[in-house]
Amino acid sequence: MARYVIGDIQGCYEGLSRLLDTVKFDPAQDSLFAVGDLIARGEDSLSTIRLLRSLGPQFKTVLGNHDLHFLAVSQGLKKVKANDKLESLLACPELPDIIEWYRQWPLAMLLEDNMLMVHAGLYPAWSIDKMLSLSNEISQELQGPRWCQLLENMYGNGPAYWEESLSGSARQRFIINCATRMRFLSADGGLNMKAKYAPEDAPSSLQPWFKVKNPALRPEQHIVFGHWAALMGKTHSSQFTALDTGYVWGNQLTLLNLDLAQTFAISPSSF
Ligand SMILES: [Mn+2]
Repeated sequence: MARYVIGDIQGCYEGLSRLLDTVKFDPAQDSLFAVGDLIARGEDSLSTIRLLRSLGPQFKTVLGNHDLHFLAVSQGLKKVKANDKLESLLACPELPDIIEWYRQWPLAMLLEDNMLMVHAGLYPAWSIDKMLSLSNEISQELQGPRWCQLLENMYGNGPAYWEESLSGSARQRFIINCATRMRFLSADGGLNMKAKYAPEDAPSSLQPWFKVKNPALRPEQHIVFGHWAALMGKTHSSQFTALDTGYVWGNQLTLLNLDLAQTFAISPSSF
């Protein structure tokens, strides 16, 4: 009864299958959690989703930016980009079921007490409980009748600063940007949605979100996230576990065994 957490799969079906085989994943007993970005850019998003859905209640995910973008594309709110390689997923007969399946997932969930999973990160002014409550706010919209408005209004880089008084689409966009796209904050705490460097290549005015002191996060609390392939799994802190190791870009796909605190990684096969 092992519990695993996998980094960004991004439609890399062959890598996903091979990694699950490597650890002898048993769908009858083991469970798999994903940090989001299940699809897009990789060679077979449709087979990826079919495999993950076949795991039933043994599989859970949080939503990544590519997952939300797929939902927007599926509703005709955005055009599909050829390099996302989503055509066969968008044309599959069970597309309506896949859309409903996707809408149930949150932006953030607890893997265990004191361990939060979120696609991009925890905004440094928020506690884990606050993130879960903001994630609920978004889920209520995503599962409710105004879900297409939520998706339509989520595009954009502002606002850069959080205030509890934010409301409507500005509030929703800030929450979604933090949970699914954030990497760096500027010195004054503003979100920088453009920089994608590795932290060591970034100007000193930018700090990775996990390096900014968060008074609401206690030392025994832990964050598991994906999204930032340039980190290559390195946060230099045992409190933050980065699982996106850029398989879709030719690097590695990483799986964490939660119970053993052990990671497994594979590279794309050479054939
Ligand atoms: Mn992402």
